Amino acid sequence: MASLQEQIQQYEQEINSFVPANAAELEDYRIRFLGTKGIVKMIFGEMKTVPADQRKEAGQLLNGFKILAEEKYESFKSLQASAAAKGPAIDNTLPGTPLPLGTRHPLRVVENKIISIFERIGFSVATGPEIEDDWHNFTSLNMPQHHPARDMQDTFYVSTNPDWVLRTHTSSAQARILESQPLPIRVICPGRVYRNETISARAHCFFHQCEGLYVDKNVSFADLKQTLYYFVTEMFGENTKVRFRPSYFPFTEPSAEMDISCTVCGGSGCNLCKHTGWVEILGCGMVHPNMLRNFGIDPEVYTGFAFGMGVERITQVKYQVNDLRLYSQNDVRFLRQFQSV
Ligand code: 2U9
Repeated sequence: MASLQEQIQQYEQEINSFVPANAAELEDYRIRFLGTKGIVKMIFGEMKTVPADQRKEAGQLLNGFKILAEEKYESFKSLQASAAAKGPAIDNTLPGTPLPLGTRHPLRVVENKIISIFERIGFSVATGPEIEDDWHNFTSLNMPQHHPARDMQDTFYVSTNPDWVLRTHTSSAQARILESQPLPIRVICPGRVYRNETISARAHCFFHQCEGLYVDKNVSFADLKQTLYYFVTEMFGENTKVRFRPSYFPFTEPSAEMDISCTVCGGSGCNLCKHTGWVEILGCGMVHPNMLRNFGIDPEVYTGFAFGMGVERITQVKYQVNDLRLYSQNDVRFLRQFQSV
C-alpha cells in the first residue's frame, strides 16, 4: 500500500505540473494516463495486491487520482477547443503586411489649394447638405417656381419628397449661411453637386464646385475683381492675365464670367484655349438685391459679391486633364500623377 501511495503521489505531481504546448502533447498525456494501457488502468490493476483491510482507503485514493487525471485532460481539451474556435493565435511581434499607398485625389488637391488661398485673405469654409429643399436650392436664390434658370440645371429630384432635390450648386450652402450667420460674411463653400447630364468627356452627373460670398457694407465690384485676380495669380502664377465678360446668373447683378490667359500656350493659341488665347474659369457678380432681401438684409446698407467655380474645370486648366471621366475611374496611373502637387 505504501509503495502504491508513493507512486500515486509522484504521478499526481507530474499531472499538476503538466501544461501541454500543443494538441499532440495533450494526446500523449491522454494515452499515457487514460489510455487502455495507461497509468490509471495499471494502478487500478495493482489493487489486487493491496491487503483486504486497506482496500477501502486504497480505493478512495485511486478514485481521487483517476478524477485528477481526467479533469486535467478535460480542462486542456476544452481550452484547446475554444482557442481553435477563435482562429489561429496572432503573433503581434511579426512585421505587418505593407498596404499599397494611395494618393490624394487631384480634385481634393485642387480644392485644398483653393481653400488655402481664400483662407489667407479671411474667408472661412462652410459646407451644407447634398440633399436640399426647394427653398435653399432655388427659391431663396432668386429662382422662383417656373423661373427659366431652373431648366438650365437638369435637376435630380428625390422621389420620396417632391420638395427635395440633389443640390445643383453649393449656392444652397451659402443661402444657409446668409440665413443663420450675422454680417459681415466672408465664406467659401466647396462641395459636390449633381446635374442630370449624360456622362461624357465634358459632362458628368456630379461634379465639384467652390463658391464664394462676401457681404458687408461698401463691398464693390472692384473688391470682387481684386479678390479674383489675387486668387488667379496664386493658383496659376503671377504672370496670368484676367479678363471679365458680361454674363447672366439669377443670383448676381451685374454678372460676369472670368477668363484667364491660356495656361498652356500663354496666349499664342492651342487646343485648350481653342486658339483664342483665353480660358474661362469661373462666374461671378454682385449679389442680387432681391437675394439680400430674401434673407432680410437691406440692399441699401449692405452689398456683396459672389463667385462660383467648378473644381474639375480649375484642375483641367491647371493640369491639362482632358476627360472628366478620369476623375471617377480610380485608375491609379492617373491618380499617381498628382502625388507631388
Ligand atoms: C448666394 C449668393 C450668391 C454664386 C455664384 C456663380 C456666379 C457661377 C458657376 C460657374 C460654373 C458654378 O461650376 S459652375 O457651374 N457659378 O458662375 N455662382 S455667382 O452666387 C451666390 C450664391 C449664393 C447666397
